[in-house]
Amino acid sequence: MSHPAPSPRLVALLRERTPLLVLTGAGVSRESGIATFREAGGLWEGVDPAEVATPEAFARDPRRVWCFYDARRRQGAQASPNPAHRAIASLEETGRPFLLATQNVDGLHERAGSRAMVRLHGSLWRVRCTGCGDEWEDDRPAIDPLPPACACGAILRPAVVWFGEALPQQAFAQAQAMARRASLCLVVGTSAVVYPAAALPEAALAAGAYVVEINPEPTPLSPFASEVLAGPAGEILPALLEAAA
Ligand code: BJW
Ligand code: ZN
Repeated sequence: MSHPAPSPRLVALLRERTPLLVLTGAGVSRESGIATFREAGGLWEGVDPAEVATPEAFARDPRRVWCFYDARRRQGAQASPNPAHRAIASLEETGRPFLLATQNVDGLHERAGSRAMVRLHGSLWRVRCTGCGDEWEDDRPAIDPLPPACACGAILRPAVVWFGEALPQQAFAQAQAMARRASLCLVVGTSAVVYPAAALPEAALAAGAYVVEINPEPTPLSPFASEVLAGPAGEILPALLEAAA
């Protein structure tokens, strides 16, 4: 299938050494076989997000919420980074000021080699104690029994950001600072409806950046984007890199 060609302006901006911000969402992992949230067949089809992605839901029924995350761990453990993750990792190798801000918790960017990155919504592979607050890495593909407990006796929770919770302050501040100074901002595979992440491309636009959306479907950002490349990230991004090589 052929996709829209990048504009000469975009190709030129990719070749520059000016700051670049990449914001990603679940769509970037779609071609790795990981379900998105809001699409048909997605993680939340038939599920009320308020039942699994809020602190209240966890307080009500931690085991139910853990079952949802445990299924995601099993899926994540079997998945591999796709050409979109690899293309994004190679963008940071150009040596220009670069930041990847991901909303994803699956760890595939890290596995593709991304290092200059912040995780806005936490990690599927970390747990945090609801009692003593300790947080650590736990990469078991399945946890048994559920819910797991801390040595202090309190139950553990996935170290992800649920609705109504604050984003990790430093991660968001870093992303915001890059949004304000970037000359180019790529927004890849996100429905751009969840704030404050969705405010990053808005801030980049307001500061004069060229904002490019890469997504097969239109989003609320599309009408405001400087350029929209409609198609799967795993095809569009490698083609973009090749055009700028
Ligand atoms: C492809 C593709 C392919 C398919 N290639 N693309 C302002 C206005 C209104 C509301 C708010 C506001 N500010 C805050 C809020 C409240 C709320 C919010 O935004 N609500 C809106 C939904 C209405 N925000 C919050 O509560 C946030 N916290 C907060 O604001 O705290 C304030 C505070 C301050 C101080 C103290 C205390 C509080 C927290 C938001 C946390 C979001 N958490 C989740 C769950 C994380 C854990 C987990 O993974 O389970 O994050 S929700 C879920 O949505 C997840 C995602 O990261 C996030 C975004 O979803 P994403 O990635 O965009 O996925 P989809 O499925 O929506 O879209 C996929 C896209 O891919 C689609 O467009 C496809 O077309 C595309 N695609 N295949 C490229 N091959
Ligand atoms: Zn504890």
